[in-house]
Amino acid sequence: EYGAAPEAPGPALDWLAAHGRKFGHFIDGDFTRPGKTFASTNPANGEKLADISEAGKADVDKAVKAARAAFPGWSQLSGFERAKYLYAIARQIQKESRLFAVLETLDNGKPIRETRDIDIPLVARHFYHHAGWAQHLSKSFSDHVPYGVCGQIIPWNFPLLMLAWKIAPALAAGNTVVLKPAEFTSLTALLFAEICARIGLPKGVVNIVTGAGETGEAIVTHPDIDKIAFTGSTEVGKIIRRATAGSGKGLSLELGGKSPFVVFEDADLDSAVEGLVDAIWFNQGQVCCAGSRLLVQESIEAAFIAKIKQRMKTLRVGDPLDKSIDIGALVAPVQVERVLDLLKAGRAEGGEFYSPDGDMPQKGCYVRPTLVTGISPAHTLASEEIFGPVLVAMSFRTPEEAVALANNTKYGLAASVWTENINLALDIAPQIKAGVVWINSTNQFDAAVGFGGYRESGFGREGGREGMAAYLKPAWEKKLKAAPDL
Ligand code: TXE
Repeated sequence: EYGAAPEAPGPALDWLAAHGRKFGHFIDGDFTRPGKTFASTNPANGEKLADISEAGKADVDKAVKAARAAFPGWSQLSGFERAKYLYAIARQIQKESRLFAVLETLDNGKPIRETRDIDIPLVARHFYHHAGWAQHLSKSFSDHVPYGVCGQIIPWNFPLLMLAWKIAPALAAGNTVVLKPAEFTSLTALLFAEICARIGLPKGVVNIVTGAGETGEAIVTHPDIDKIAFTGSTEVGKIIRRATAGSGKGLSLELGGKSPFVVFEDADLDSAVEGLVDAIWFNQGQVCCAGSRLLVQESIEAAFIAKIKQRMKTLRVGDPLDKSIDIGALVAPVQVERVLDLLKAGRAEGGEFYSPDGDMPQKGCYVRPTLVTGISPAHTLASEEIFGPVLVAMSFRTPEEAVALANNTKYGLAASVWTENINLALDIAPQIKAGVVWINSTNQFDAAVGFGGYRESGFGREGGREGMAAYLKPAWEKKLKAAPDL
């Protein structure tokens, strides 16, 4: 869409203006009066978008009480009735997809092509899919019951999509929720709250509280929450696991990654280059399953690296509302700092750094696409999650070496294997310790397939049957509780 007019921010700005650019929490079906607030800014230009309220313990408690009160009614509805609400949400998201896409791009900095064509359509699909599950629950999980009140904490890289991954299965299973979006990206969650009210979702079934880590902590430690679901950094995931240990709360964690992208000498190199662009430069590399570690067979290393550099020169960095842009802004100045600090530390350890010198905006949270070669697995950039548009490349000689390198990480979220030899692909894939291994493709997300990691990438799956199971517990627990003390 080179040359097309940029997407107009108007609809999103009008929506913000209609709320006086100031938001409270969404509790028990209504927005609260804004309390203590913090600013949400557009990372593409630094302009303030709105004031967002910071929920303290009392706000979280109010939200949990509303969710608790709504639980009996919601969980006792038939699956068919719950499905009707989920379908209604999905339809509203489709109806408002342009508004959602522009708002998400303004708040997060990701290209409009991604929010418009990927994020928001996937959100709608997620609700449609889980509406189906709600109806089949009594057959597929007849001996299971919902947890109760779920506390859900999500990151900023796919704000509305992560909300959908959390809320859709929780509601389908009959739970009620208190969800906290990340502090950088609360806006689409608040628009979503408005949609819940508009479709007449029973009050208290979905509660959205905004704020930063302290608000998250108040959710995690609240005694009347039955299950916590978290997506975010491994560091905070560990804190949450410790904080919930022994509490009896259910827990699922989807954390960081350093996913390998393995290219064998017989791969279709042009397709592999396109796959790589998607793997590492989609969403500025701020993707938990980003193919951030290229492992390429030595015999084709030079040719393949040359192809990548050539392709990097064509990547456009700039205004995310511009439909021809490939790489938008990172989410916030602090994330730019994190990425640049890691690059600095990496430079001190050696290696060759390549970035094309195309046009760059003068201000805003932009980082050039970067390729790092000439490093070993012990290098900081080869082992740490960068969460920015930075690809590191290493080579291997044999398939055994490829597997060893791929698994040489504390993470285990995703992997991608490229070869025209199907025997080799099918031999390699199961040897890689990752929640998902894509063959000759990358970033395939489907509501019907479980997504999640091993090791420091967390545990539990989202999507598919496993994702539904994560919001249900065996019915005997309920019966035990109901049984008289002996
Ligand atoms: O994540 P945090 P940050 C990685 C990525 C990135 C780094 C830091 O490497 O550079 O993490 O990002 C909430 N109790 N990922 O600091 O803090 C927080 O408010 C409860 C990978 O933004 O983990 C937000 O809602 N909650 C990741 C959410 O946790 C707490 C996506 C995630 O923020 C909390 C994001 C606490 N003590 C970052 N502290 C992925 N795997 O996709 C913070 N939060």
